Amino acid sequence: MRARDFPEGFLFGAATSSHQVEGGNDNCDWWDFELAGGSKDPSGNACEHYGRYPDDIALLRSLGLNSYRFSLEWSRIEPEPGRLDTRQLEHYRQMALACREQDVEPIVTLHHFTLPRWLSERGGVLAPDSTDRFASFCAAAADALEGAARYIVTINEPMVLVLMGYLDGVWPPGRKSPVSAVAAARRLVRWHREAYARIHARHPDMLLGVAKHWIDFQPRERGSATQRRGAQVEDYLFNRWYMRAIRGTYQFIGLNYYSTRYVTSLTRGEPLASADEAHTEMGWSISPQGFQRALRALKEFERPILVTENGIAASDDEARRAYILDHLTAMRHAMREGVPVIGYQYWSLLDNFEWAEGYRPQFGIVAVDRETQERTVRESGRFYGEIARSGRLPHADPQT
Ligand code: IFM
Repeated sequence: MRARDFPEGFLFGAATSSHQVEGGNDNCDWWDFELAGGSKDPSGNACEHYGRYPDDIALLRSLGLNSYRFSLEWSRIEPEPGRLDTRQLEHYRQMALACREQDVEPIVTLHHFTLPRWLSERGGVLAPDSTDRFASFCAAAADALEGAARYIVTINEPMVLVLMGYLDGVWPPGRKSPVSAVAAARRLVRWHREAYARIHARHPDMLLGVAKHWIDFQPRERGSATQRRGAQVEDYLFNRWYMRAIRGTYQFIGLNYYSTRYVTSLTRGEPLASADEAHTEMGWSISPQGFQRALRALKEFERPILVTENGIAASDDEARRAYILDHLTAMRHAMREGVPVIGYQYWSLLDNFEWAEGYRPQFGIVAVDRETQERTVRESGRFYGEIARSGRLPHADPQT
């Protein structure tokens, strides 16, 4: 039989986040933002994953996946400052244990964009005591997860939160201020460093990292020195600065990769692909080569890489199948070049609440009927599951 393309034990899984799937998260900043019209749809009951998680994890396992990335909802666990709800901590511990019982490795994110309302009312990330508040929450969460989860992601996509919430103002808290954006970015470095220090001191066996959204910035015209310089500046500011600032405080690197972004000037890149480029229904360019470049770039940080997100919004499931195959092939190339990748989590397990875009984008390998909550596995999910089960890509060239 042909040799495996991915090693035994490679973490093939899928990802979700609390607010996007749980439903009824009415104690956080996003809930208010949605009701004020900030999102195309309110999150409402989402995928009712809060109650349905045992079935959803069993479904993930039945596809052949061996890992599940999900997140804790801080606003449920700490509904008022300093008051920890032990039943909620127990809920998430049970989620991690439900994974374990089915031989699924849980990968648990502690913060995935949402904040408890009480913290957002005091200034959110920029509240004077936010670092201490966050680190205390993380320490309590890690205590609850002891013996149940090993892989812990402290913060999901800190620089996306900075850009969307503090520079572009299209997510909570709706600020459009470069000064606030710089302050928020620096604060989120402190959040991670302090959370790392507290968790690592109490649970030295836990493996900690952040999920870093990495954009492959490229000059629109290769011959343009200005555009090349612009791409380097963006790469430094969005990608590398944060990772360098937290150096030494992670055991793995979480990579969220979606696309290449073309830069035409010295300032901001074009967020959307041009019409003649292959793109997703979010308007993001499709670029497996960019994924390979991102994986290579992360070698700078000298730790194993766990792809914590990669996926496509597509109503045409054939496009999702092709995206998965092309990106797994690019990842395999990078691994052959010596990039130490230990796992890949497809975004997302379920069609879910896509923040300001509401429910229109469909990222799931499992479709969710919004009326009945019925789950339907897509063909792309079965295809991905078969790769996960066998550790082999279909028709891979054995020479490469
Ligand atoms: O849905 C988001 C997720 O919450 C963070 N990473 C990107 C995904 C797709 O936009």
